[in-house]
Amino acid sequence: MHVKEILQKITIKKGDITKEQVDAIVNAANSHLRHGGGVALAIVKAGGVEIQRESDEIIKKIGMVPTGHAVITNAYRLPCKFVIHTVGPVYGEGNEDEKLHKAIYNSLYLAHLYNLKSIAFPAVSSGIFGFPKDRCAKILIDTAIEFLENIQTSIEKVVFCLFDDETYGYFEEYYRKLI
Ligand code: AR6
Repeated sequence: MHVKEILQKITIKKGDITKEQVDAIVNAANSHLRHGGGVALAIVKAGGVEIQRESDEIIKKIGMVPTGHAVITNAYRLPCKFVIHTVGPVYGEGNEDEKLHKAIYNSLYLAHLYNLKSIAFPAVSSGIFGFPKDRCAKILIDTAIEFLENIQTSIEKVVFCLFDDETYGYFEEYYRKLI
């Protein structure tokens, strides 16, 4: 498929991801799945404490979630069906670009395994974890394109839902360069 056709499956918007009516929203989580701040806290506040409980059960079963990996829980009171919790890198820990790519790719792959059609991402790692916002935009969009280009998938729609003007600006700018 041509990149321009793939870009039609990608949407850049400003907003609160907890309101997104997609099959799955992605949470920018930490390895302990302790959803104590940022978008993670917003997701638990809006969706219910059951999201934290289910996350705790996962940690009990499999231990910490390594950076670049993703797990899935139900979404309870959120309008979406599932929450995919992915662990992006903390800026400064090394190999951050590669790890962020992996975190996004594995989220898409999990959505694909669940046969989902739509998924929304926040700007993973670019808040509390300190990853530069412009590089985050490029890596997230490039990874979505790479995935949609190479995997025959149920995923028809990838939304990047950005909370603030600055982050939205970087995503919009990079997306426009590609079309
Ligand atoms: N909708 C969309 N984006 C949001 C929302 C929202 N409701 N709220 C914040 N953002 P962050 P990280 C944006 O810090 O850098 C947590 O404590 C925010 O403006 O949530 O990966 C976790 O438990 C920023 O652009 O995630 C981890 O410990 C983006 O989401 C740690 O923070 C990501 O910011 C993860 O840090």
